[in-house]
Amino acid sequence: MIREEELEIAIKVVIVGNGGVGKSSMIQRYCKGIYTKDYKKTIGVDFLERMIDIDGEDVRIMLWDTAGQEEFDAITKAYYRGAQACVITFSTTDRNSFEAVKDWKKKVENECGEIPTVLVQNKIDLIEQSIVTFEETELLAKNLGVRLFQTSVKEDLNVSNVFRFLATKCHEIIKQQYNNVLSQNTPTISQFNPTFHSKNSGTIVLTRPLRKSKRKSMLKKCGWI
Ligand SMILES: Nc1nc2c(ncn2[C@@H]2O[C@H](COP(=O)(O)OP(=O)(O)OP(=O)(O)O)[C@@H](O)[C@H]2O)c(=O)[nH]1
Ligand SMILES: [Mg+2]
Repeated sequence: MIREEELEIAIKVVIVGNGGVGKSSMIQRYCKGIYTKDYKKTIGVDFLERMIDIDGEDVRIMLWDTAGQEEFDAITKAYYRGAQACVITFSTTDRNSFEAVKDWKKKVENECGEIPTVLVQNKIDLIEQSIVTFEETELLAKNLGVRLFQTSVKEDLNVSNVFRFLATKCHEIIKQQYNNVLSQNTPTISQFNPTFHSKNSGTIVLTRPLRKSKRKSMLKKCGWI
């Protein structure tokens, strides 16, 4: 017998962007609450996770920290697969990292298709040395069709909002898919109450509480657990 508490939603998030923009720092900050001043480039791929509560439900966020240095491109690509959300990061003080954002989006899209994505401008504490205007950044986010977050991992500004936003989006998608699977398996009867309105007009959908084991198998079918 599976207990409700044992059910869990897990979301795979990939963090991409040029070397040195603060990807590993961001993940360390979010998962461990620490910040290190020294730069140690990531070799290949790293992984950390954190549980959060979305709408009263436990959601495990699995953060895949990829190397930004080009030499690791071939390795990191393999880890994009199966990602449900993406963070593209650039640094306030590095123009190349800003210019590279479009390419990072393409690389992830090639492996994962369209997934919930955000653009993160990190190191906002160094805004006085900025190599990009706010208008340019906003325009880029708009053109890519993604939400923009400005963060300082150093000062712990806005970091958790990035992941909460993505987890909430994914959670909605999961619920939607879950409901779709449910409604495919739900008996329907034709309309007997003329004042009743539903999306599938003329059809009343009978829902019943799902047994926990059934719910688990539904979630499995959707690929979420
Ligand atoms: N001023 C400032 N420095 C930061 C911030 N976030 C990270 N850094 C520094 O930027 C440097 C690079 O950070 P990393 O997190 O290692 O960069 P990365 O994107 O993981 O780099 P790769 O692993 O090579 O892809 C480190 O020295 C960090 O301390 C920030 O918000 N503000
Ligand atoms: Mg790193």
